[in-house]
Amino acid sequence: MEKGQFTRQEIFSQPEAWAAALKVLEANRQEILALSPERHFEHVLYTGCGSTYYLAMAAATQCQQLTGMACRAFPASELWLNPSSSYALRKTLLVAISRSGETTETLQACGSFLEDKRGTLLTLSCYDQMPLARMGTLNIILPSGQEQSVAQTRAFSTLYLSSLALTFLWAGRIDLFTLLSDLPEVGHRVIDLATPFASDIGSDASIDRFYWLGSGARYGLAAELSLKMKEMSLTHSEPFHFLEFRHGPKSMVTGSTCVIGLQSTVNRKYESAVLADMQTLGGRVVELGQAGGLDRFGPGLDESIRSVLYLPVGQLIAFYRSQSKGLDPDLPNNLDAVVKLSGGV
Ligand code: F1P
Repeated sequence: MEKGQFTRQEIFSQPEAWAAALKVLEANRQEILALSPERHFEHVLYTGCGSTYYLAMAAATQCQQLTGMACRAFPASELWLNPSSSYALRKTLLVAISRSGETTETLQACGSFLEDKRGTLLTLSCYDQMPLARMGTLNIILPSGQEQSVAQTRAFSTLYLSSLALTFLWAGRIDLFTLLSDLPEVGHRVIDLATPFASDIGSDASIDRFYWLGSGARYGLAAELSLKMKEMSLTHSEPFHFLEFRHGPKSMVTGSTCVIGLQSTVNRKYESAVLADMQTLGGRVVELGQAGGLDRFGPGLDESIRSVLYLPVGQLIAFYRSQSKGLDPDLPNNLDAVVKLSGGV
């Protein structure tokens, strides 16, 4: 078995997974619209664990930005164990996200949400036989996101794209919902463009730590790519909101630091200034949009859709670093594909 063969296949097959997911979302369009939060709820909560918690952060930010609804993200363990500091006494739409559909914390959070009659549950997951896929008023299953490897890659981007589709429909942005169908083809081209760069930086043994900077919905994506770097290559890695990095964490920048920016279009000048400061401190700096080839597709793609393309590029950097260190990204150190707590503890 070649080390990382599953992870490699899953990263490179994301565009096909996205195309298949879009068919599922189109088939559920009416059911999704029937849960439009503006008509029925006072706020929207998103939840998941690990990667899918970071996805929840990105999805909540994007939903609030486009619908104007109050949206928040919590780790499922918070909704389960600290409900009073998580929930407000308002009618809630809870969007629960899970690749496996059987993570204990997520099941517990959804179970208590329903028992306490806090509102309506919508689930996004990849396996139709798993418990979560039967708990929601609406359960959207995305089999094309299923994976063999432990660290999420294809599952994450497929579930994230699906969360964007929900937001676009709820916001009445049928134009953006339709534009999603461009993503698979652009995704293939970005992956082809980015692979040499990702292999180069992933194999650079002079780098000993990575910082991933992202603001708005891109902060959740930065947190996910930082987790990929940890899970796949056992490298110190942390995410920050762009301008936050100056408020202390930049003290960690050395010649062996790589600062990777998931830049926006709207705030690019502020974000580039942070990267320029870190370059002055001697750190290696990467503008992921430019280096990953995304900028070639910028004008035609809406910012929210374009941000999905950061995922395969960042995943490839972590993958190639894992390979250069002789590790197996299919089987990350200490990790299981699903965290199931025996006896619920
Ligand atoms: C959640 C999760 C993953 C993590 C690891 C363990 O799984 O924490 O995010 O990368 O695989 O499980 P799920 O609820 O999304 O299946």
